Amino acid sequence: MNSLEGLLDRPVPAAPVDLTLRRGAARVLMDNWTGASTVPSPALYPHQWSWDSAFIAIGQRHLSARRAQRELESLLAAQWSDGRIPHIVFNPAVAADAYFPSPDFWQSSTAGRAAGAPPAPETSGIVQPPVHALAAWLVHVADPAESRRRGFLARVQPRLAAWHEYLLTRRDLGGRGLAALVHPWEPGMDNSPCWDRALARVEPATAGTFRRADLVHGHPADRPTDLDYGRYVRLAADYREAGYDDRGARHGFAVEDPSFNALLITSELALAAMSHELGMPGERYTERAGRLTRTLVERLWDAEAGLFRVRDLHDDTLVGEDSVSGLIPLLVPHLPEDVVRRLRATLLGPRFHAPATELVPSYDLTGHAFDSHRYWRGPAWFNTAWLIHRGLRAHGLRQDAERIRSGFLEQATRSDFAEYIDPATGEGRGARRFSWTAALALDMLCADHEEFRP
Ligand code: 9WN
Repeated sequence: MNSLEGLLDRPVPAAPVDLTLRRGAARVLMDNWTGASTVPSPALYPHQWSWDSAFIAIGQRHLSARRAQRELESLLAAQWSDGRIPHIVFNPAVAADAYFPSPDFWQSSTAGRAAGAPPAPETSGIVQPPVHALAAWLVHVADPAESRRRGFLARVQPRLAAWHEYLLTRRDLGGRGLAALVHPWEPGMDNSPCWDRALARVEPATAGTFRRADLVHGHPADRPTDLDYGRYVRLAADYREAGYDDRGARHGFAVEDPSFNALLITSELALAAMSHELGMPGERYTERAGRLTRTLVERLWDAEAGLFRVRDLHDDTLVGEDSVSGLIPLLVPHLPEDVVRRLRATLLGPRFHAPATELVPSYDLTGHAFDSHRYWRGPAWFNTAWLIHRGLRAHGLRQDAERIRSGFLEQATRSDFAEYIDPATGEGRGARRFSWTAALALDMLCADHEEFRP
């Protein structure tokens, strides 16, 4: 499908403002499409990113279910044989210095060979949140006939099952059943204050031994600091030197993150739905989701704080920082009622309610480390708003969900699909015409959220 008009011939919402938004969002996705997948932003992030592709597929399904399937298939084609889905799949046609760390830093096809990296394409060696099975299921239900015709679910289900298996076995570093993360890029919320304490133990790589490419396109005040980058580089280099072997590596950073694990639970339920559709037994996934839900509450719920918190596996304690990650478990359907009630209260309270935009800040508005500019230390992001909106609906909190939905659509339009915004003013930050902002705006406009009952 080549023309914008072609992509738009599915039913559209009636209001003209919605039509303009839909056209704008479709244009972003078309411009950022490379032929096999969609880049998050052509200048700042010129390759394929893992959780971005999942969010992009969720929006793309309203334009072309086929293209949404291809988005996920191209990502899964780079899966390692140990089951991991790498957080970046590099496009060999893009100049080596366009993004740092580049393929020659990660060296996946050589350093990662024993762990199961494919000979090609080159990828990173770390992971990102498991939104993929949820995305694949939503793509399927958008056009079941096309999905069946192409055997989409039958092809992706085994790969998604292997991905979850990897997370639940090799990444169970705490030994209690939750997936652990070994780099601050893995939860997708790179410089959240939640990682500060664990990162302080990491010796940064020597300044001058690497060159950041992000500052060529992004404003330094909106991005992580050089000290952060020194530590990111050290952790990734150490993991690479250990052959990306989770059991062999001595992890200088290891945490259990509520958002990552909540997404895993939701995706387990999506795997159950897929298995059912394929005529295979799915109880295994439903049971595992139940077990994971109980462990999530036992390990990460902080009743006093009224939200979930990150657990630092170095000293097995909860980190005393409140971030949007702690609210995303609202997505999980079978949470205790009291937990849902408290999460809602936290969402509506002074720490996370930004009435001017109605988007959810990435970090506590009243917290000591809050910074309205700097990436995951305060700005509001559209993917997290989408997840919380979905969670509110799952628990029947429709009015609250609607408030976030209208804030989302207004801010996405005003900011030209910004990567993130200042939660108090709506001022756009980071990249513009950012793919997941456009994709999820389409989903907010079009999706029938009744379609997926976990
Ligand atoms: C590192 C692509 C990615 C997102 C992450 C976001 C940012 C990368 C970076 O961009 O991270 O993976 O270079 O800063 O934090 O969530 O997937 O959009």
